[in-house]
Amino acid sequence: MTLLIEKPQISIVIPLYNEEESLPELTAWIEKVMNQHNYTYEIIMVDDGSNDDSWNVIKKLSAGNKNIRGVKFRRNYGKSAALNKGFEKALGNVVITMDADLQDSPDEIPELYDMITNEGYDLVSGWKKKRYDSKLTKNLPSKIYNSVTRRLSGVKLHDMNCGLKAYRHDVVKAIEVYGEMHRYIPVIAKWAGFKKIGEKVVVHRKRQFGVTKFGWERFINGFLDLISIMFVSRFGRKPMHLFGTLGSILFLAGFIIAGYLAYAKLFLAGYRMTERPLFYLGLLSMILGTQLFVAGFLGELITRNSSDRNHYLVEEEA
Ligand SMILES: Nc1nc2c(ncn2[C@@H]2O[C@H](COP(=O)(O)OP(=O)(O)O)[C@@H](O)[C@H]2O)c(=O)[nH]1
Ligand SMILES: [Mg+2]
Repeated sequence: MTLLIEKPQISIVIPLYNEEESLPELTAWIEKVMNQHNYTYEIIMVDDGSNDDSWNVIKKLSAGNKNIRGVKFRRNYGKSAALNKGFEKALGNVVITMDADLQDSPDEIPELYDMITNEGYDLVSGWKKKRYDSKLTKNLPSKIYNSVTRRLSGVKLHDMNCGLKAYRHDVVKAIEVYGEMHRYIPVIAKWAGFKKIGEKVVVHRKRQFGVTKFGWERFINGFLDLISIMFVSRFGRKPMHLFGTLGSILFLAGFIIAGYLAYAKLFLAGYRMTERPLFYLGLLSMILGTQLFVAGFLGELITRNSSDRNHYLVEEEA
């Protein structure tokens, strides 16, 4: 029994920023669901430098229930940072993340838990099939963004960025989220080698208190983050393979052009080399090729020095 208390079945990680009104109702609801199913659980609330009364509310809730813990950041670092901290602290066999604003329903937890423990999923993402947010600024852009991400990453989820997700314990310990990478956790998990990634249609509710914290800037940042993730996971350990190849091809093309022009000048006579557009193309191609090659070489030197260059996730040993 003591073991169970140390390692709960479920850890619920809740990143939040200025959600003082929602927290009491949310925790009461989670408690109700947990008690109905007799789960051992912990709730980890990560207050990301809120400037409302959220932290005091959390301290009060924590005093009233030993399963509730809180962490408060000194300033606002963003949702990814809060999730990362929560993942670090989570002890449970299954880790569930959810939004603090009561838009995600705790009633989904038992089924999510089941999918991880009994159906063998590594990660299950919620899918807000019927979504109660502004159509123009949320629902439509989100559809486009999800389809682009699906195509680029090969992770077939309808709702990549749903706050409600369930993870096997190993997954949250293996992945690292920072910046605004929380949007792509399923992609990160897939690249880390977790194959069974699924989704579950979840109930979504209207925001009752407070306001949304994500505006338009999320599109640009989100897209740049996707490119970083794709690049780092494919070429992060071998940048020369990308830059070296491109650089060599360009340089070679430039070299051939230069060779041809020299030949034309020497043997076909009468040509004014520098007046031909091809001359500039050849020149440009050689310079860019060299630069790309050097970029790849520098990248290679940097990865050689990175502390996790030999960090691999071992699935099993026999
Ligand atoms: N830790 C942290 N959580 C945040 C931040 N911004 C929003 N959140 C939380 O992320 C969840 C979803 O945010 P919300 O504004 O409702 O986004 P929306 O549902 O897409 O409109 C809520 O629980 C927020 O409190 C932040 O800067 N840091
Ligand atoms: Mg919300």
